[in-house]
Amino acid sequence: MKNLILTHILANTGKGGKQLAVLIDPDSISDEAMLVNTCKMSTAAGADLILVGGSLITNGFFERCISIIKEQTDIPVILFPGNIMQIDEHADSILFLSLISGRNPDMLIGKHVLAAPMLKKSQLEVIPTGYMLIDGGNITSVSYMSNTTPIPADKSSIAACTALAGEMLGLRTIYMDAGSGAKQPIPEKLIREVKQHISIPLFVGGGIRTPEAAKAAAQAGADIVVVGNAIEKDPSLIAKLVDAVKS
Ligand code: 1GP
Repeated sequence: MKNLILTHILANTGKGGKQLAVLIDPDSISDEAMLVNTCKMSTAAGADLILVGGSLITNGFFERCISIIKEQTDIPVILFPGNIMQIDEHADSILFLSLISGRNPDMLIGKHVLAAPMLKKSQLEVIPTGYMLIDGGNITSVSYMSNTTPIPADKSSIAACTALAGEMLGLRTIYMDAGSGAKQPIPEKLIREVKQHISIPLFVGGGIRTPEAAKAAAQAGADIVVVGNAIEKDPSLIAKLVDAVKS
C-alpha cells in the first residue's frame, strides 16, 4: 500500500514544519458553490491537507463532496470518517481511527474489522491513527455518537500516557480532538505534555476559531492543526490560519 501522504507528513514533522488541515463536514455544505469556494481559498492560502468527514451525514453529499474537492484542488484529501459508511476511494487516504481515549470496543477494533476488507480492496492509503477525545467543555457529537467519555482537559498525564500507549501499539499518528464546535480548544499544557511523550505526528483540533488559537496549538506541539467550523463560517480565515500556524 502506498504511503505518500504519511511520508510527506513525517518529512514535514521531522523538519519541525507545521501544517494546517481544513476539515470539511459534508453535512454542513449548503451548496456546491460554497464548497468550490472553500477549495479555491484553501489552494490559494497554501493549506496542507483537507480532511473530510462528520459524525453524521444526512444530506447524501459525501461522494459528491469528495469528487468536487478532487476536481477543484490538488491538496491531499484524507478521510476522517465518523463511521464505516464514510469510505470513498476517490480520496487519497484515510485516518484509520482507533478511539484510544475511550473504552468502547467497537470504536477500538470492532468497526475496523468491518472496514478492513473494503480498505484492502481500495486504493486508499491507510494511516493508523490513535484518536483521543479531550473534554472541551460541552458534550460534542463525537463523544455522544461514540459512546465514550473524553479525557478531562486538566488530566495531561492521562492524555500523555494514552498517546504513548498508542505509539507503542504501532499507531502512526495521534489525533487529539476536543470535538467539532467545542467550547474550549485543547489546553496548551496538555498538548505540550502529549507532544513530549511521543515521536509520531500530532493532529490537534476542536474549537479552534482564531489564528491566535491555531498558533498557540502549533507552538504547544501540534504538528497539524485542524479547523472546521470557523472556516465554514468564514472561508477567508484560511489564509490567516495558514500564516498563524506556519509563523
Ligand atoms: C472536529 O477537530 C475537528 O473533529 C475540528 O473541530 O469544527 O470545532 O474546528 P472544529
